[in-house]
Amino acid sequence: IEESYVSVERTLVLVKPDGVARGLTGTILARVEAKGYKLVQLKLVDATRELLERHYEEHVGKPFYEPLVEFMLSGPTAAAVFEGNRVIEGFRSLAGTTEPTLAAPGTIRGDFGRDWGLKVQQNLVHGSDSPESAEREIGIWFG
Ligand code: RTP
Ligand code: MG
Repeated sequence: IEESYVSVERTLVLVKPDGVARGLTGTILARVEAKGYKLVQLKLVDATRELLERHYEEHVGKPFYEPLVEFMLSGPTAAAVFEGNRVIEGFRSLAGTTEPTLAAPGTIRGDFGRDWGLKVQQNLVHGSDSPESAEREIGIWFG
């Protein structure tokens, strides 16, 4: 393989409060490890509003923003950093699309999530969406 095809990345993975509360933290992290990505940081966090305002700054002003922050304040979040070639895209593929109702079976959101009729998608996980986001978000959650 040519060197130009190698792109070792890091991504921030969050098991959101719904995933932690439902006892799915280990199951979810095990899927990411089983895929072959390397767990390099891990902790349980009671997120503050200040942390969440930084993490979700791109969504300020959207209709789901306040419900999203309230949801993320509702309990602990498991924060992890995974490393691997193309892990940013790879994790988002494992996670499935944003709405659990529409996420493909076989994905984390497709297998364990559904619409609960609430104001915000409680969709179990977060994954960074670009190398720039990953660097910014890892800084926010791990300092
Ligand atoms: P994430 O950032 O958590 O990995 O998810 P994502 O890229 O698939 O979704 P994004 O558009 O970045 O939205 C961030 C989170 O906001 C909640 N959301 N709810 N209309 C809704 O009910 C709605 N839209 C977004 C979800 O928790 C989503 O993951
Ligand atoms: Mg996103």
